[in-house]
Order: sequence, then structure tokens, then C-alpha cells
Amino acid sequence: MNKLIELVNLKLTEYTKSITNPKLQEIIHYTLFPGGKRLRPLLLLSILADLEIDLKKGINQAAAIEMIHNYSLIHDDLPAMDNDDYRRGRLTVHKKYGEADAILAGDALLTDAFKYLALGDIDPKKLIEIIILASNNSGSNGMVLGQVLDINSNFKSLSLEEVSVIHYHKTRDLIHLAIKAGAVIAGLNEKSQKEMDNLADYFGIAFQIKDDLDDYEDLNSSDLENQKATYPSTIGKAESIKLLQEYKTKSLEICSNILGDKMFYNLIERIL
Ligand code: GRG
Repeated sequence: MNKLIELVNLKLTEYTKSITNPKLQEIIHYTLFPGGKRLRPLLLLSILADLEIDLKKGINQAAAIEMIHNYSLIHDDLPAMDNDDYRRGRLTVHKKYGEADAILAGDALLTDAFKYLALGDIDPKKLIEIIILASNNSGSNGMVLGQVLDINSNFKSLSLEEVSVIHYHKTRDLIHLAIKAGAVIAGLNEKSQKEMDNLADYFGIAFQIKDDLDDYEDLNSSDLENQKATYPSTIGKAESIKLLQEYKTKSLEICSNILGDKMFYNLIERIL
């Protein structure tokens, strides 16, 4: 797993060094390093590792998805959105560098990501499929839709279905992109790709439930301040834990059938 993270960090370093404006380079470096768990690149690359496919085939796409994820975090933290001062134990980008530069760094990460999505020694048809997937999963019918629904739900009480739709798009969509890109690069057949879509649904929602549960008793959480509808605030802590376990088991089952009990399997065990 560490080897995979090292590869991702190398690619993100190469990207950061390519930014010619020193201020923008500093802000993007601050955003990407030391970074978070690198979950989305790990999901993509572990599919390749488990199927013994050269990791170089997916490294550009793995780094690109991490860039899209980091753009979304910068924008999510802005005063007009969740208004958070801290992320990953450090000042958020707008708190450290100001709002205008934070917005622009997010814009640059999202835009630059599309170049990295298109790079690599992969069949051009697969590259086009992944670029369209990236747009669909992060754009107006994907993660941005999730954020729009979320922002408009502050201070409202929601049904489980409404909460699920928000998180399906806000969190599951980018996870789906990472898993699906791995499946496309690996050349999985249609049936296995459908199963991997199901895995992305279970894992994506379970990851959000886990995140909500971790935040639930945190009195400094912006979810609490913005009175956000979360899984535990909607269906209770015990039901949330039950749903998390059910989705984790289903994710592990699918993974075991398609990839075996190897790196991806261990990643699910570790993250959920
Ligand atoms: C601004 C268009 C736009 C979208 C923002 C991703 C997102 C949508 C909001 C983040 C809010 C949040 C905390 C969602 C819960 C799940 C989640 C995506 C957590 C952060 O992902 P991790 O844990 O982060 O993978 P690290 O820090 O490890 O990279």
C-alpha cells in the first residue's frame, strides 16, 4: 500500500512542479501535501495491483482523481459553503491564503486534472470513456449536484432517502469514478464491471456513514453548526452502525469474487 501512495505522491509532485506561478504552486503544494489518505487513488491502483497489471497504466488517472477530490475539499471549506477553518489538522486553504486564491487553486486543480486523465499508455477509447466518467461523476449530475442538494438542505430535517441521494452524489460519485476507472483500465468484462459499480455504491455510502459516525459526537463539527442531516441524525446511531456493517460485508463479498482477498479487500477492511 505504501508503494502505491509513493507512486501517487511522485506524480502529484511532478504536477506541482509544473505550475509556473510560484504563489499558485505553493498553494497547490499546501493542498496536496502531506495530503490525506489518498483513498481514491488507492482504490484505482489496488484493482490494477490485484490483477497484476502495471501500475503505471493508471497512475495519471489516480493522481487526477486525487486532484479533483482536493479541489472539492478546498471549495467545500469556503465561507459560502461549509465555512471550515481547519482540515487535516491544518488551516484550510482560504484561511491560510485568502478566499480568492483558494477558489482559483480549486479551479486549477479541477482543470489540470483533465489533462492527467487523458495521459498514459492506455487504449484511447478507454481514455475517452474515463474522461466522460470523470465529468459525469464530478459535474452537474455528480458531485456538484450532491453539493447543491447538501447546501440547500442546511437546517432542514430530511428523510433517509433524501440524505442518501445527497451522499450518493457528494461522496459515492468520486469513489465510483476511481473504482470504475480502475475497472476500465484493467479491462474487466461487462458483468464484472456491473458488480464493481455495485461495490462502489456499497463502499461509497458506507464510507459516508463511517465519516458521519466519526463526526457525530464531535462538538466542533461544521455538520452540527450547519444542522446538516447526516445518517446518525436521520436514522440514529445504532441503525447507522447496522447499515455500515451490512454495506461493508456486501463490499467485501463482491471484492472477494472479482479481485480475491488481496489489496483492495484489505483496503475495504482498513477504511470501513
Ligand atoms: C465543492 C463541488 C464541491 C463538492 C464538495 C467532497 C465534498 C463535496 C465535500 C466534502 C465534505 C465531506 C467531509 C464529505 C464526507 C466524505 C468525504 C468526501 C470525506 C473526505 O474524504 P477523505 O476522508 O479525505 O478521503 P482525505 O483528507 O483523506 O483526502
